[in-house]
Amino acid sequence: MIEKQLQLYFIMGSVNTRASNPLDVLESALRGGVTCFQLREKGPGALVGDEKRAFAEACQTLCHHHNVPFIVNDDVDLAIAINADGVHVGQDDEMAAAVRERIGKDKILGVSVHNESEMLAAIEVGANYVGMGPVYATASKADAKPVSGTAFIQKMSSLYPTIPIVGIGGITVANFEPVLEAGASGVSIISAIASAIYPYTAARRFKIAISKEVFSS
Ligand code: TZP
Ligand code: MG
Repeated sequence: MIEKQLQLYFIMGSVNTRASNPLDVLESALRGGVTCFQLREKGPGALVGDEKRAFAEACQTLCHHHNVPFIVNDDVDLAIAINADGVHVGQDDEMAAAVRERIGKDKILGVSVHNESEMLAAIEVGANYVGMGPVYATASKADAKPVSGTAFIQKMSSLYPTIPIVGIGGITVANFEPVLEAGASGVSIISAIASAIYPYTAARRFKIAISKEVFSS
């Protein structure tokens, strides 16, 4: 169930879009068929405080309208305040164990991992999925780790097949296949959808290509 929701995992903040209204981008991506959404409100110009909350609630409403889980990056207080479907944390954020404690067992917990010990720790705290990357070069994360390729996904998915993996970083419709072939349940995408000239078409292309790939595997 969660595996299917992770297939086309769109991530966006208000500063990642080309369109003047980022909610239009999210709406287009949802119509195009994204299966999960994470609000990642970061970087220069990002919304804070009440504006961030209002934007998050507007994103949440759109997601629910399309039956797509709404996940908040890092901001556990916000996620709890608006009853988001889940939280995604990295290794430098609030400890995953504490986050699980605060959000309860029924919410989705995603954790970014870069090595086997982080992977084991994420499994231990009951993460519902792990994120791995950057698979390819990305301009969307200022402090991104070195490019990891698909080898780590391959290794972790064969050693720990029960926890779903999503690949992230530089993923496009032209290069996503090796990520799924390595054993990921899905791909996480910021710029290839958020900064596309036509976000609906971009999401739709991913959706169709992923359906073919999943169908043939
Ligand atoms: N974590 C690792 S790479 C990345 C994050 C949040 C950014 C991914 O963005 P893009 O534009 O899909 O490369
Ligand atoms: Mg983080």
